[in-house]
Amino acid sequence: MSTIDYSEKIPNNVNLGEDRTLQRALEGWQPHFIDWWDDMGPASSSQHEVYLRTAVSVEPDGWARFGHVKMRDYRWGIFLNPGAAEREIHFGDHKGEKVWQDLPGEHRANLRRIIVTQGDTEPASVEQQRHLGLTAPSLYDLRNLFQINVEEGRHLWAMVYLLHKHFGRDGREEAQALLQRSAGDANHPRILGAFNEKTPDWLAFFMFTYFTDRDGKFQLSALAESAFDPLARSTRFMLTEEAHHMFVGESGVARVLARTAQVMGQLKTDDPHKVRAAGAIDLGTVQRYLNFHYSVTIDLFGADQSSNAATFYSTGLKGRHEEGKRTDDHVLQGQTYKVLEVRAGQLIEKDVPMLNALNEVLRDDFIKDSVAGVTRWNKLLEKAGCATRLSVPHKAFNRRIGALAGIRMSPDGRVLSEQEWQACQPQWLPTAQDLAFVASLMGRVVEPGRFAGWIAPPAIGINRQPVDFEYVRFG
Ligand code: BYC
Ligand code: FE
Ligand code: FE
Repeated sequence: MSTIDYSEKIPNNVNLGEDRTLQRALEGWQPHFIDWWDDMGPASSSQHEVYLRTAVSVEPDGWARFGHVKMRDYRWGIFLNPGAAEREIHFGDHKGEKVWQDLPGEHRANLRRIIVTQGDTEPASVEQQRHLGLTAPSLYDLRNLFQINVEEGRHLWAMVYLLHKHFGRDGREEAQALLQRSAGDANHPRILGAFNEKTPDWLAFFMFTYFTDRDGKFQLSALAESAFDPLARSTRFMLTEEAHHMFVGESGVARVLARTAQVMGQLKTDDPHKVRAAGAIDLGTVQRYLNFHYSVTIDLFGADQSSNAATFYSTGLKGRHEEGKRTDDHVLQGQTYKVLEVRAGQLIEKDVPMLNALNEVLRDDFIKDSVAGVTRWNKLLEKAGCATRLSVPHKAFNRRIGALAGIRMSPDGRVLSEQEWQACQPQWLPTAQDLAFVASLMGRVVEPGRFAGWIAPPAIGINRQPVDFEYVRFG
């Protein structure tokens, strides 16, 4: 078992103590990270003792340790999955060669860009969520928010380790810059669009963790195939944490729906005004939030045709989701993939070189995975006797990146004029009134076992604790 050494200032399983220069560099970055956490992390939370899980080893069963800790004392550190001794590159032009333990000079710029982009999203999400603790619907939910926040903090550490260890001086500068950009900042924004949006309330938080953390899952899974072994092993371990983040999103939305369905059943109505008057979130509002978070998230996969994507794959830097389970030649020269394009007001499919379409391939994998959970939400509505169903909007709806950016598309896939779009948009994306209504429901619930009126309790607690366990103690 590959245990993590907690006796060190920076817990790690990479023998950090044997590389004094690196250890000193990271110990130099650590106080900047803590300052960032104090300034930009969860608001007014420094005295809370939170029932957190901490990794004790990087094996699949290494998540054994649960206990109340102050988040500031969370053991952020550097954990790499154990390496498979003789792993070979299994896609792209270097297929069959040994994976790289050191950074090849010719791929330095591209790897730096990938690692910085990945690293940038992690603190961004913590910043986006920093006020949510003040309006948590229960202690159970508050604890889940904080668990996600500390783990995203650790994901930042994972990328900062790679920058410090492998990229010398510019790596150290990039690590510093990761703490200087911030979500939504007009002058120093985060790199990718979705990470500059607001997460103003808990419905947005659940949609974010359902959809946007799932982008994390798919991007990390593609990077876990990398020929650059330290990146592959870091991201492989990060992936183990992503499952919980998506669980919080899926179960959170499910609990909102359960409560709404209950209110609709009691009042025998699907009138959104009556549902709102009873303190639940009407299904139209849920659908509009879904449309927003889905469309902003699928933009994160980049342009449908991208020469970067082709280069990243061919040079072995970034594979496909579950590369090893695919049965093609893993080189993809001469193969094609269908992407969408608008021509003369019509959407058409066209075949383009597969290598250039790998962003689209990953986006399509993501879409399939997302839809599965929406189907589970619909089962819940059906069982509760609701006629309404949720659905993901068309791929071209509300896009800002790639060939579909700028065209106007309804959620059900009709190309629209600008005028039609303007007229209908309030039915499809959250309006100022929707946001104000959801905000009006957000109040802090801090008694163990109590839940806000707009959300049902979970079926079970965390780590077999009861639902009314004191998941957060206020110091
Ligand atoms: N917003 O050729 P393209 C997570 C830029 S989430 C703004 O397609 P490429 C997490 C692009 O940079 C996972 N700009 O680019 C979740 C490029 O700019 P330049 C994050 C965008 O490189 C929740 C230009 O448009 N990880 O972990 O093929 C909580 C042309 O685009 C956007 C990664 O993303 C956008 N949405 O693809 C916490 C993995 N999209 O060079 C954490 C690493 C594209 O023309 N990143 N642009 O100025 C990558 O693999 C790639 O950078 C991307 C972009 C797939 C993101
Ligand atoms: Fe993350
Ligand atoms: Fe995450």
